[in-house]
Amino acid sequence: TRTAIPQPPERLLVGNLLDIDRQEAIQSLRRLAHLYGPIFQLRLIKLVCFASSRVIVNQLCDENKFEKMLSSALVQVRSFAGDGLFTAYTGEHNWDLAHRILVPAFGPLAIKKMQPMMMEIISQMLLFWEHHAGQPFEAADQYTRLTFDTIGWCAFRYRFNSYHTEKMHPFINIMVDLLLESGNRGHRPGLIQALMFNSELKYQENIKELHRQCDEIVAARKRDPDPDAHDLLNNMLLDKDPKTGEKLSDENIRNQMVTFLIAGHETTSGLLSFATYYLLKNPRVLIKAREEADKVLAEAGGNLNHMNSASLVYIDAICKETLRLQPTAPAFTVTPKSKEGEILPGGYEIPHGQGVTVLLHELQRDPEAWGEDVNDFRPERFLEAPIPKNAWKPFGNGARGCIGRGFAMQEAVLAIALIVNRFDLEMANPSYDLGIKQTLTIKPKDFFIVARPRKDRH
Ligand code: MNH
Repeated sequence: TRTAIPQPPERLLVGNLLDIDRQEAIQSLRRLAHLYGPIFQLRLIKLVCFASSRVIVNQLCDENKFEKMLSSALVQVRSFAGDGLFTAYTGEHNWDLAHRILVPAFGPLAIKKMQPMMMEIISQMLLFWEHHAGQPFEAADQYTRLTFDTIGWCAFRYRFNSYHTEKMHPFINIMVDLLLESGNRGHRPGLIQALMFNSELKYQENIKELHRQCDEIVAARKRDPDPDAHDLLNNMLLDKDPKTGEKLSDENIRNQMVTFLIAGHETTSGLLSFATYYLLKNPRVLIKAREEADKVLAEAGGNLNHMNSASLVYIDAICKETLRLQPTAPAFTVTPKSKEGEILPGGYEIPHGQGVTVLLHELQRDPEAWGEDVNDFRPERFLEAPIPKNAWKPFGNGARGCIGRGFAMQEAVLAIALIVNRFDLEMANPSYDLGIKQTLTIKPKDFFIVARPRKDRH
């Protein structure tokens, strides 16, 4: 009782490459999922399967059966993030080592201690908004400055100072270029790639510059140690693996730094941008969020550092609902552990070595799991009945799931609370239609907002 996995017809030489619009890969894949059903396959550079129903993903999330595999895009990211946690191969020793050292550093206590540092950067953004009251600005640009400065400050006590300059720090441009180029490389046939000398040269130069900047931050800390900096750099430089007593190598520390900078800012700024969009589309939700923010801030006596982010349950649900509809890291890939391969529900055979990519947009809109109102933005669903198992996976799965989840959620929840507490927001263009810009992650395209200090306040 094996079932063949559906596949659009292949073309000579290019297989299914033309079925994907590279500028809009996620939208193309979603369209194919609607045409071909909960599992289908494409012959791209390699053969890849795509899964999108809760029933199938539920089995893919069984860590006894499946494990993380690097997609071709992530293999490219390895050329600058190396064996950092995100791009480490399954079974690579440095993953185990860094995972054991860094899990406590991202734990609830450590993150709580970072609140004043997060608030410092959020306050800079709010001040900028006050100074530019009434002027349109691009949401994703503002939030990228926020999340980039926050990860720099919390992870390495490094100031990118994005709210003090017109242009963003050169570091950010280098990273954006690298991510774009690595995305393109994932799709280029080897022969064409080999002929692109200029882009190769630029790529290698960018990598060198990124590494140089990271090494400089580490060298400065070593010259001038700061035992009181409760940041991730201290954890990486000083902490020993509780199991083997080993420490991270300098090269691995650099890879983790690049990883945190990438993983730490793109996804969270996308989350904040989409959340702002949904708040503006759903005034009812915005009013409830504001009531909650006002109450929790009052309980803290107006002191931002005493604000209890755990009490912001409705705003937390807003972030979860945003990530359900717009998972900013829109896919992850797994492969069978066993040499025999696996059979998925429905009788689909997945051989050993075959990658299966989970399409989060589709999973998180599967009516079997979510009911008929799947397309509505309704944060309350996260405060009602429990969510079916493995129906909501924006942070990936199991041991290879996101280590920065607590960090990202605290940052996003605090930022939204303060924004709705201080500002009235509107769309610069009231008839804006949500468009999506995609690199490794997704963001709203050309989404401009206008902020003004709240009118109902003196
Ligand atoms: Mn994050 C892994 C989504 C914020 C650092 N992250 C993952 C995965 C997803 C993900 C999905 C799993 C990828 C895979 O299986 O291939 N991450 C997010 C989202 C947000 C996010 C949606 C924000 C919203 N992530 C952050 C932040 C940091 C971070 C903030 C760091 C400061 N994430 C990581 C790291 C991993 C990861 C590191 C790799 C974990 C591992 O494999 O050990």
